[in-house]
Amino acid sequence: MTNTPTAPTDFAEYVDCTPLLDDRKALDEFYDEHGYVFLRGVLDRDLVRKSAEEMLAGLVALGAARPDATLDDLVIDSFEAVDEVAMHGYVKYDDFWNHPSTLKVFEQVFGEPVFVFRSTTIRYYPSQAAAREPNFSYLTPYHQDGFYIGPNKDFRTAWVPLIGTTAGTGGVALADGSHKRGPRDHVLNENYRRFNHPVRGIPPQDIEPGETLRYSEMDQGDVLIFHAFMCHKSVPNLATEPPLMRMSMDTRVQPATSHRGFNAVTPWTESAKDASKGIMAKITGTPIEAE
Ligand SMILES: O=C(O)CCC(=O)C(=O)O
Repeated sequence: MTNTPTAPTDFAEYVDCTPLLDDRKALDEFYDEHGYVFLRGVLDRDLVRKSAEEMLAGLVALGAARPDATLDDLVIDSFEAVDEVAMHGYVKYDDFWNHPSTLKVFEQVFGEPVFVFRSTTIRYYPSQAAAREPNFSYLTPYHQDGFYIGPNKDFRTAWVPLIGTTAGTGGVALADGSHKRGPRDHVLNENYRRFNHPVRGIPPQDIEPGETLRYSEMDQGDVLIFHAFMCHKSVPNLATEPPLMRMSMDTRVQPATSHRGFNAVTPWTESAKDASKGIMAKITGTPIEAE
């Protein structure tokens, strides 16, 4: 299966739903139809910046970035050379997600109290534009988070840039309305790997022409929230002049009253250890003991 990263120029923009935030009916109708909500400038920018600074501090402490690096000039050689588990100790994302101002936004979108997953993915991807051997294997092919995460599928993914993303630095692309067809087959894809295992993805030909691919540049304070069955994939970092980093983090959010599965209650650093539980069971194809 080929699923080569494509440049953001192939994409339409996300629709800005910020004007719908106070209109329950319109917001729900948009989400039901399109499978996502894109909000501009709704998160506390100082908090976002704090998480970005924490990520920078981690990269410096682990020797991946120059000691005098700033968010404006940060570069690292390689995502894979950085100890991802150690990095999770630097970024205080639980504090960010559970800050009253962040929860307020989630609750406005859900229309009810929410629970934020203890598992967060942090991403610090350098540009591959000038790399002698560009590596995209840590990016994600088309997939639905609901394939990997359960058992309940009423969670939504929340994706936040820690510094602004650009057409060059990439981010995440969504196939508009693709959640409506429900779960899709995911097949093994040797081009992408997680925890040293090839991951499963949706073959690109399964994305229908009417499922418009969307990507927009995002600023600190913006958030993208999407359905468990939204087909989506990484957009690679091919930034030049300057070769900016892509720094973002994503978690899952669900109604507070819903069942809390393994990934919901287990921090990322723990969930990566057990191949019979949660996302690792899906990645390794191990019979599942706890979802
Ligand atoms: O940020 C990315 O590159 C991909 C994000 C993603 O696939 C996800 O949040 O499930």
